[in-house]
Amino acid sequence: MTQVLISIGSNKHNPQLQIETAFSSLNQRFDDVRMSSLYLTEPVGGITQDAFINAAIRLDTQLSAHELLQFLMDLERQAHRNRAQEISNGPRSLDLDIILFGDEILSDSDLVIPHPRFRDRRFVLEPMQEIAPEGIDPISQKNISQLLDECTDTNWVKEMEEVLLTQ
Ligand code: PH2
Ligand code: MG
Ligand code: MG
Repeated sequence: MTQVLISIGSNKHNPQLQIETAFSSLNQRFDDVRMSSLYLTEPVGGITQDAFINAAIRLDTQLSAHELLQFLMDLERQAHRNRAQEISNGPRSLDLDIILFGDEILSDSDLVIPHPRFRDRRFVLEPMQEIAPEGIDPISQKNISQLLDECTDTNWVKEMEEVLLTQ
């Protein structure tokens, strides 16, 4: 069994429902599936677009990283995501990124693990910190809490219960 950490995000076509639907599919297929709270996050990447909802998911699997990627891309297709029509860093109905896959380090043309930009993204690290603060980045050997402490990303990330309470 490999413990996997996935970042999930959406800012199109009812983001909260997209995330809950994907989570329930993962829950049916895999063991020990846990999801963080939902976070409302400022879009990163220089495109003017709606805020994202992001979360982190932890699960155990016997699949290889590539097999898991295929499963996740199927879920993205079920959410009517069409990669051919979208702009880089632009709006999307469902994005499922493998951040950590046990302690594997992989650099293939279609899959890089750990995710190459996750250390620079607060919208990935904050939800991960909630469910896996001790998770280790096999490249830097730092855990998620340390990476979050060192992260200089100033884009806002708000836990959604807090958003509701302060509105
Ligand atoms: N995903 C991107 C680009 N920018 N910004 C936020 N806040 N959340 C995301 O999930 C996100 C993004 C590309 O996948
Ligand atoms: Mg992706
Ligand atoms: Mg992404």
